[in-house]
Amino acid sequence: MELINNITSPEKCIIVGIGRKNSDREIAKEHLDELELLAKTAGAEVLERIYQELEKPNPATAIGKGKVQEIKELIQEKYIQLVIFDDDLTPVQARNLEKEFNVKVMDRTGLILDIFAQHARTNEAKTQVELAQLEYLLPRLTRMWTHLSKQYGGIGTKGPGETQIESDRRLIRRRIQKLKAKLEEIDTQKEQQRKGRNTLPRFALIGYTNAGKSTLMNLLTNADVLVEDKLFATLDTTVRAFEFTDEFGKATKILISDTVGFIRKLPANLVASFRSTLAEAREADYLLHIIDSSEKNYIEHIKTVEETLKSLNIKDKPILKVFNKIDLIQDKHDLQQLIESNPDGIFISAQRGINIPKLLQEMQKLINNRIDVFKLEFNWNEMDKVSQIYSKWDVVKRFDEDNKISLIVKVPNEQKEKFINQYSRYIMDMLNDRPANEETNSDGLEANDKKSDDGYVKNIIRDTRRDIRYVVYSNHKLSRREMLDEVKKFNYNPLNIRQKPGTTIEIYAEGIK
Ligand SMILES: Nc1nc2c(ncn2[C@@H]2O[C@H](COP(=O)(O)OP(=O)(O)OP(=O)(O)O)[C@@H](O)[C@H]2O)c(=O)[nH]1
Ligand SMILES: [Mg+2]
Repeated sequence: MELINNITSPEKCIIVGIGRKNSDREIAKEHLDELELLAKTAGAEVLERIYQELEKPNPATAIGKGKVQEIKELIQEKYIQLVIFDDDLTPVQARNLEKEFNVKVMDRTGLILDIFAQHARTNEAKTQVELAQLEYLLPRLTRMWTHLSKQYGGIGTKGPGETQIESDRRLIRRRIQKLKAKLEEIDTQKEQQRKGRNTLPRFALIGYTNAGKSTLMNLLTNADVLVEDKLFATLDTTVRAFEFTDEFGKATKILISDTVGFIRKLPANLVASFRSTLAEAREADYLLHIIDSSEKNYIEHIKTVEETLKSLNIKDKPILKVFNKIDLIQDKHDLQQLIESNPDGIFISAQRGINIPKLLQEMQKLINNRIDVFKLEFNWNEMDKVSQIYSKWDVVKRFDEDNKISLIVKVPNEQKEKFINQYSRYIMDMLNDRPANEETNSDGLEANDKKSDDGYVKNIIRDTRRDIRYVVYSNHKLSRREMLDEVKKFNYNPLNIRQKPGTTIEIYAEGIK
């Protein structure tokens, strides 16, 4: 069955929104804006927008009689070929409206399915979309009998094609069964692939459609994923490896996946049939929630994404909220407000590469939260232990000194107990609660030694690649005020100030004032 059917010229359409009495006009307008973008993405040209507030939708025609008449006239006047409703229509409503208008009538779900059908490239995506389309069409079959194919081409008829018209519900049901079986097979294959993959930490990019997930994916990994100012540009999952340099200067590999975006009222059967595509997000260790911060409605988008995650049973995963497209926020005051109202957010532009180091730093912190770092010391006659550690654990640094060997070892949280039990007599220190991207030597730090006039400053570390400067004060307890004064001497912007257990005080600073 061929589902994909290219549209040649844009179809002229009217879009229709229905609001509750006294509902927020601004929000209604934004919902219609989104429907217009969906219609454009599907290849239609929106000539008119209709909005009606009702106590409740009319069971026969969704909108009231007067509005039906108004639309009928517009159809005549402007040669409209298609009417699209923002709300889902019952099969009865759709049938009645088509009779009245004598042109194609679609609802939001039908439109989204249509876009998915146009954008599906791989066998898996095509199968998933076809399944969702058939499930959507099944209760609307009578409408298909009268209207499909020859009379109309274009949007909304990229469902089961000509050959399907003669078939009956039974045939469609059989096809649905077949597709389900095929998807299960794909599921199993994919699961095996995932299992076969190594155990690198996995991040998934998730978020509202058009937020910039693929742009960020490409920036970080050169993945060459299609980026378009269209809804649902991405329907398949891409996974790429990405390398961090960790705080010990050692490369840490992670996997990043990009996948299909979410939208308000994403059809439930579409979500269900995209189960295997979304598996990557479900099985990720960490989520990066990409948000289009230039979008007025971004709070609603965040909620939609959070609800979709819940419906997919994706929960209890560490999530970073990444506010993208900050380059589009012209007004400094607006940006300030966005930052203040989202204290847990990271603010970037994936397209312009703004603030990416900060994002990487936060990603690294997430990984670090699940890892404990130990410093161990061995005598030279304990080389067998040293080799044992090398073979079983992740040694990130080694220091050979005259009378001892020191190792810095990373241990996943869940293996900490085991590690401590086994090596307790060699463990000298636990280096947790460390910043991302500092460098360490045998006494904990490695840097260009530099002393301030009064001798407080012990080390300054520069990581020019990440634009992070790191200042360490030691053996002297300073008040916050004193620390700020100290930082100012060096022309740094204080980024984070905290005191480690013991006497060392550290200041992290960024950028030169
Ligand atoms: N100005 C600006 N535009 C951006 C930025 N990031 C992405 N875009 C644009 O936003 C549009 C959508 O970007 P994509 O990366 O395709 O978005 P996506 O989240 O992958 O979208 P879907 O795959 O459709 O869900 C494209 O036109 C990008 O060029 C940014 O930081 N600033
Ligand atoms: Mg994308």
